[in-house]
Amino acid sequence: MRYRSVRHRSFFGKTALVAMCLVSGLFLMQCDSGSATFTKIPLPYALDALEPAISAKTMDLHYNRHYAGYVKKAIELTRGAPYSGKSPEEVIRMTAGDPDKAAVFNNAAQAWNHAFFFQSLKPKGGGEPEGRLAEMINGSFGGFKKFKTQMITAASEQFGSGWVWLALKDGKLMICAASDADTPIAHDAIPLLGIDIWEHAYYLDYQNRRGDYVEAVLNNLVDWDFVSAHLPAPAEPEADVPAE
Ligand code: MN3
Repeated sequence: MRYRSVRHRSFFGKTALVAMCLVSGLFLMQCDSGSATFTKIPLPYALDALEPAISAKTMDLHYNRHYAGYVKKAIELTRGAPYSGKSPEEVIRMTAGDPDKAAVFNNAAQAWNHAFFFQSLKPKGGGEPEGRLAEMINGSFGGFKKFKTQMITAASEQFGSGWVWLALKDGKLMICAASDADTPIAHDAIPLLGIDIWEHAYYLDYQNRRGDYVEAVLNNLVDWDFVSAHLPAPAEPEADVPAE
């Protein structure tokens, strides 16, 4: 279990570092040599649990190679000031749009995006959302079927690698295709669902049929409870009740 050893090592490293800093009396200076807080999340299901929509072979390469690589690189690139101790979201916002910080942004955003993506899927997922999310999707896209079609179209038309996102910006739902590592976090939007449309996410299983892959994810794998849980609480209506 790779992730267990990685997590253990990183926890031990942090504890040892804090102890060393306390002893040396150079707490601030020494601890600045830590990294931002990237960790490889455990996969919440077995590698073969998403078959047949996503094969075990694809999941193994995607989770254990691509995702692990982004996390490792993000940790390496965020050692010391100004990133030490920052959350992945903070690192993404600190580096977005800065060409000199592209390597940090790309690896930080990919680490975050993949953790979010893997957690948003589950075996026997799919179906349709319920409650407030369903109402918002109906209001914004004219129904769930139209929403799905727009997600598939946006993914299919995206030129090159990237993500197709459902996000909330200024209280409104939006679908956007994004290039490479781009993420709603970099645009003051709240990510609700992100589907990886890099070729490594689907090519072994679907070859060039990216739309079929996105449709299979939506139909069979999306955990709509996870998506709903990322909706912020609705704004309180203005108190307009006369006192008795
Ligand atoms: Mn990927």
